[in-house]
Amino acid sequence: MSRNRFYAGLFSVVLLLPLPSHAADQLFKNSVIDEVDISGTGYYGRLLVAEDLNNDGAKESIYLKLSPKYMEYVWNKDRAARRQDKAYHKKGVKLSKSPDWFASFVSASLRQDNSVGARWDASFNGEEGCVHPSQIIPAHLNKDEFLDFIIPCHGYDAIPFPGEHSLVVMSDGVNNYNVSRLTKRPSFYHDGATADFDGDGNLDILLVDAKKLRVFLNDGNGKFTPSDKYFPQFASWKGAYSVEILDVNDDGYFDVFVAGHEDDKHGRQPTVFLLGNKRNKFSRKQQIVIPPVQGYGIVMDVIKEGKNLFVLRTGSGNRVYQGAVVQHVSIENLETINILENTKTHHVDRIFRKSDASGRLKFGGFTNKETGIDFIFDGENMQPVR
Ligand SMILES: [Ca+2]
Ligand SMILES: [Ca+2]
Ligand SMILES: [Ca+2]
Ligand SMILES: [Ca+2]
Repeated sequence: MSRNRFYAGLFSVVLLLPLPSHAADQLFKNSVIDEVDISGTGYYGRLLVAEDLNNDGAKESIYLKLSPKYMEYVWNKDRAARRQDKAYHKKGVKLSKSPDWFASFVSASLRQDNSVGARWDASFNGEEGCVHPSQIIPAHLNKDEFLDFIIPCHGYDAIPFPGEHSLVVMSDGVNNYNVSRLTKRPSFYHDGATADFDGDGNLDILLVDAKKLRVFLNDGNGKFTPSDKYFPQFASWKGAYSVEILDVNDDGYFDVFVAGHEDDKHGRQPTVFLLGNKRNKFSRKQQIVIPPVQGYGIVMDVIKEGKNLFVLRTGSGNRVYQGAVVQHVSIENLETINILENTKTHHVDRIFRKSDASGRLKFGGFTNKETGIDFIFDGENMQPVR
C-alpha cells in the first residue's frame, strides 16, 4: 500500500466514523434509540440488540437465547432448594460443556412499529459459544461498515460458579458473522464497554468480572490482546458487575464507571467514576464517588445528560432485584438531586435516551416491557411517564 493510499484510508475511516476525540464508543448512549416491542417473544432486554445491522435501511435484531437444556437444569422450580446441592451442580457444570447447552443467536427483522418480525437470515460461524451470556454490546471493532458485538459471558449460574469465556462477534460481509473467543481464561464476566485505550484508532474492550477490570487491545482486524497497563495490576474490584465508559467531567479524556453491589456481604463496590488522563491510566486515587441510595444498592447502568447523571438501580438486601430507581446526581457537586422510585416494577437493566411510539423523547429501558422508570427530563426535574 502506498503512503498516499494509506493516508486516504485513514481519512475515510475518520469521516465514516465520527467518533469523539476521546474515542469512547457511546454510539447508542449518545443517540436516541427506538423502544423495541418484544411482546410475545419472552426476550430479556439485556441480551437483545436492535439496529440496522446490514445497512439496508431497515432494522434487525439479535437475541441471545439461553439453551432450553441449561434453563431446565439450572432455572427450574427447584432452583432455590438446590442452591447448595454441590453434587447436582457438579454434574450440571459437566453437562454444560456440551455445545447444545450454549446460548444461540436468534436473528429477526424488526417491523416498522419496532416489533420483532420474521427471521433475518444471518450466519454466525464458528465453534465457540457460551452457556450464560450476560450482555450483548454493539461496537465497530473491525474496519468495515457493519456493527460488531461483544458478548460478556458469566457462565453456569450456580455453585461453584465456574465462569466461562467471553466472545466477540465480528462482521465479515453482509449478514455474516464470525464468533470467536475474546478472553484467555474463564471468569464471571458480567459487563463490558469500549474505548480506544492505546490511542491507535481502534476501539478496545473493557470487561468486568467482579474481580478485575480487564482491557483487550484491538488490532482492528478482530484480534484482541489482553493488557494490564491501564488499571492497577493488584487492585481488586470485588462486587463490581457493571462498567460504562464516558467523559463525566468533560475534560476530553474518557472516564470509567465502575458499579455493582454497594452493600452485599460477598463484595462491596462503591459506585465510582475512575477519571481518565492523557495516557488512559486509571486508579482509585483519581475517582469521584456517587452517593448511595438506601435500599437500592445494586447499580445497573448510568447515562449522562449535560451536567446530570442518571444512575439506574434496583433493590438490594431483603428486596434484592425488586423495584427500580433512577438517581439524579449533579456532576458539579456530586449530590443526589432527586430520586425516581418505582417499587412495583421489575428491575430495569439498562438506561437509554429513546423515542417512544408517539415520538416523545424520554429516558428509560430498552424494550416496551422495561418502561417502569421512563421519564422526561425538563432540564431540572425527572417527570415520570408510564
Ligand atoms: Ca437492515
Ligand atoms: Ca464490523
Ligand atoms: Ca485501540
Ligand atoms: Ca474525563
